[in-house]
Amino acid sequence: MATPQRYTGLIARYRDRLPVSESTRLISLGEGNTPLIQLQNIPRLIGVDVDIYVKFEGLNPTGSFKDRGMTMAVTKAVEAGSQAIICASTGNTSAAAAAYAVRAGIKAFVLIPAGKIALGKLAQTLMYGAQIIQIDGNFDAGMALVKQVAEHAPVTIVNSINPFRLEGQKTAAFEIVDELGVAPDYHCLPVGNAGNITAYWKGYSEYAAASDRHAAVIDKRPVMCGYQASGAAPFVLGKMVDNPETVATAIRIGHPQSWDLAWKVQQESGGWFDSLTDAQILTAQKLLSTHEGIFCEPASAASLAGLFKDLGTGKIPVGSRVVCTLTGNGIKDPDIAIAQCQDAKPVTIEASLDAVKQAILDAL
Ligand code: AN7
Repeated sequence: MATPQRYTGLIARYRDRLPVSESTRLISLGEGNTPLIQLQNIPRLIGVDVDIYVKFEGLNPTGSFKDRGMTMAVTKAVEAGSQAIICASTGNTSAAAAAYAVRAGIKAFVLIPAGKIALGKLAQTLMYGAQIIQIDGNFDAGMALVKQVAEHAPVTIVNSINPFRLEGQKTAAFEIVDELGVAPDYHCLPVGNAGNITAYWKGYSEYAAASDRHAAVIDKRPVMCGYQASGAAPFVLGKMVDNPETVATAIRIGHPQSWDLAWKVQQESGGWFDSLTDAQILTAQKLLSTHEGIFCEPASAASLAGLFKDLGTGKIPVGSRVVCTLTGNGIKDPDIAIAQCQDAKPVTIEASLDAVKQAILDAL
């Protein structure tokens, strides 16, 4: 007899706050429960009294926060009898969709912009065996096509316009409040389609209103700070961008799908959107890896770069408690990482004790 399935993922943990029933078959890879890491060296380096935590979503099963939404979206697609899912993607959604489809035993179709997704994400999606459809166009063009084709073919869309995606992703806010005992003062996030910032706000709001939680934490919600790359910053410009460009390919998005929802988050939380140059994003990425031992992908570092920009300016006061979400793992984008480290060339020596010893003494 087969052993009964044991579930350890976020649906099992927050089941009573998610739209599943006793009989729902969970499609899970043990996602969620990611570390909330308090920075130690960077606050000292910048010489500002600030309590910074990073929520390292790169440690999810496929290496990004997309797994939170995908476990819910695929669980519900399977529950509804769907045999295939589809998404447009800058890379991470395609990897997550592909993995959860395999787990469920259904088919995944992913539309990706040819030549514009990070190498690790492509490798993952290939390995999971998804049907990859590369298009000669950007994410926004792919998204428009996915919406159209879903009306003509039996496929369930698993982009964040699928409301179950946001249900799964809201659990990251639950985890943060459960761990800190209270919501942070500010929460910084990279913004592409703005599904994630919307989901966090939903999570904080639901938790703040939950009658079964301690009265002291009720009503406390963070100010939500959304950061974009300056070449792909529709929320900062206040209008859609037709040819978005940034080194952070994950957020190379000009027509965000959660436009109205995200503006509501900004208003309700008293937050803002701002943009960072590619150089600012890469500097923050490298600072995290070289000073804290945390390797996130470029798009993720926009959250920390945004905090650096707004800290102590009156927007984010000194002494605040801030959470930055690191949405994806740095290993996903080896090309950008290696390009950033040209000055740190490995030394090549002969394979002898003397040579290795000399190399160490030279470097000390
Ligand atoms: C690492 O995979 O849109 O604002 O197709 O991969 O919720 O869109 C990825 C988005 C931030 C932006 N950081 O989140 C996709 C995709 C990383 C990402 C975002 C993405 P949203």
